[in-house]
Order: sequence, then structure tokens, then C-alpha cells
Amino acid sequence: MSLVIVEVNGAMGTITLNRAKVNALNGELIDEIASALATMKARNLRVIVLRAKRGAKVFSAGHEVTELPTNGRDPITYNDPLRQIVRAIQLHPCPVIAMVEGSVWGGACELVMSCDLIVAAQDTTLAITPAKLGVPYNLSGILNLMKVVNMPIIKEMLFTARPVSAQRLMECGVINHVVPREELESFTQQLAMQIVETSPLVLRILKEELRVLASAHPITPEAYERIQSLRREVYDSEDYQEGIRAFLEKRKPEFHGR
Ligand code: LCV
Repeated sequence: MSLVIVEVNGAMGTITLNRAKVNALNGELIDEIASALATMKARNLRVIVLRAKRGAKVFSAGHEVTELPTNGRDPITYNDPLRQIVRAIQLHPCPVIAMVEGSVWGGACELVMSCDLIVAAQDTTLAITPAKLGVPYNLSGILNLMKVVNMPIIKEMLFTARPVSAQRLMECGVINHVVPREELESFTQQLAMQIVETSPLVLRILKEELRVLASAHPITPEAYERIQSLRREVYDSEDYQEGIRAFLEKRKPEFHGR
């Protein structure tokens, strides 16, 4: 369990991302988060905090770019580790609080937003980056973002791929609380304890009802297949290859729309 630090304090569990440099979400790290969640479920913990190490400059740099396929395969399929951990958090039977400090990038924004509550330090920023990297984000990922961020803001975040402050996201109703870094742990602990005092059976059904209702978006098979074919045109494009190549070569991508 070297890529995460797992702590249990009474009915509260804490999962700390602990992967060197920037907590890039590779399969191994995500497997360890999933394993920690399963252990906490087995112990009937009543609230979980997902965090980075104290003082982190980067909460998570998002998807491990080197694990994005460049051989014509869909880069974000149902069984992609990021998709798996988002579902695991959404299906987890007790509330998960994202306690965020530092910058959050790409798929890590969806990871944070898939948590039930978000408490962020004042200097936290979130940047949703598919457009910068050339990645055709997938439908369930976009729906997860839409559940949390209203349309004008999610369009700005997706279309610019630029970091947005936690303060602004709190004003938009995305982040529950923004506090000074030095108060982040105590504030989150207090919020977690308020949750622990309530009925775990009722919280479990409330969380599942909210998940089911928020996901109730009818879409015809033809609409789904059309989106998938449009996404394939993107991940089969030169721009997709350019986005990943530019990242690895540490330079700005030059997209040509083909
Ligand atoms: C692998 C990395 C990464 C990384 N993967 O330190 O949302 S989608 O669709 O885009 C989805 C597919 C997704 O989530 O894609 C990833 C999106 N992430 C980003 O765009 C963030 C990319 N990273 C950065 O902008 C910077 O690394 C930040 C701002 C996170 C940290 O900057 P800082 O100057 O502190 P470095 O950039 O030097 O990064 C430290 C090491 O981590 C690697 C990076 O290549 C570098 O490796 P080396 O030390 O070997 O040079 N790294 C950073 N992000 N997502 N590897």
C-alpha cells in the first residue's frame, strides 16, 4: 500500500494519495485507492476523507498520461482505472469527502467531483484538461461533471482547460467549503464527525437515491453510438497523437483539426 496511506480513526477513514511527484493517477495507484475503499467498506466506516499529503503543491496531476493508449484504442473506456475509481466512490455506501489542497488536473477533477463533499484550501485550483491534451472525454465522465458544475462553468472549464480557483467554484456551488490551508484538516474532521453522528443506514440509502436519480439521463442507443463514433474520430486523429506527444516532449501542442 505504498501509493496510498490508509488511516482509520474510529468510524472515519482517511486515504492519502502518496505517489511520487504529482499523484498522477496510474492503474497501480487507483487499484490501491479501490483496495482501501473496499477495506473501509468491510469495516463499516461511516465517512471517508480522500486527500493528498499535507502541504501538497499538486493534489493530483490527473490521468497518468503515459498510460493513455496511442494505438487507436479508446483512451477512456468503461474499465479504464479512472472510470473504475469514480464508480467505486459513487457506489461506496458512506459519504466520501475530498479534502483538497494544491492544484487538481484533468481526470483528478472528476475524481474529486465524484466525491460527495469537497472541502478545499484557499489556494486550490481545478483544471479540466481534455481539450489541452486532445483527449475525447467520455459520456459518463461528462455527465459526472455536469452533475456538479452548471453548464456555463463546465463549458468554460472544458473549453479553456484553464485552472479555476476553489473560491470561484465554491461561489458556483461546486465546492462545499473553502478554508485557509492551516484549517483544512480541522474543518474537514469537524464536518466528518457531523456525518458520523447521523444514521448510517439512512445515509447509505440517501447517497444511493441521489446517485440513481442524478444518473437518470435517457439516451437512445443510436445517440450513444453516434457519440462513440465521433469520439473515435478524435482518438484516431493526428491531434490526439499530437496532444500526448507534446505533453511528453514538454511543449505546447499544435492542433490542426485533423
Ligand atoms: C504523467 C505526469 C503528469 C501526468 N501523467 O511538475 O482530463 S483529461 O482528458 O486530460 C485526462 C486524460 C487527464 O487527466 O490527463 C492528464 C491531465 N493532466 C494535466 O494536464 C496536468 C499535467 N501536468 C502539469 O501541468 C504539471 O506537471 C503540474 C502543474 C501538475 C506540476 O507541475 P510541476 O512543474 O510541479 P512537473 O511538470 O515537472 O512534473 C513532475 C513530473 O511529473 C510528470 C512530469 O512529466 C514530470 O516528470 P519528470 O520529472 O520525469 O519530467 N507528470 C506531470 N503530470 N498527468 N506524468
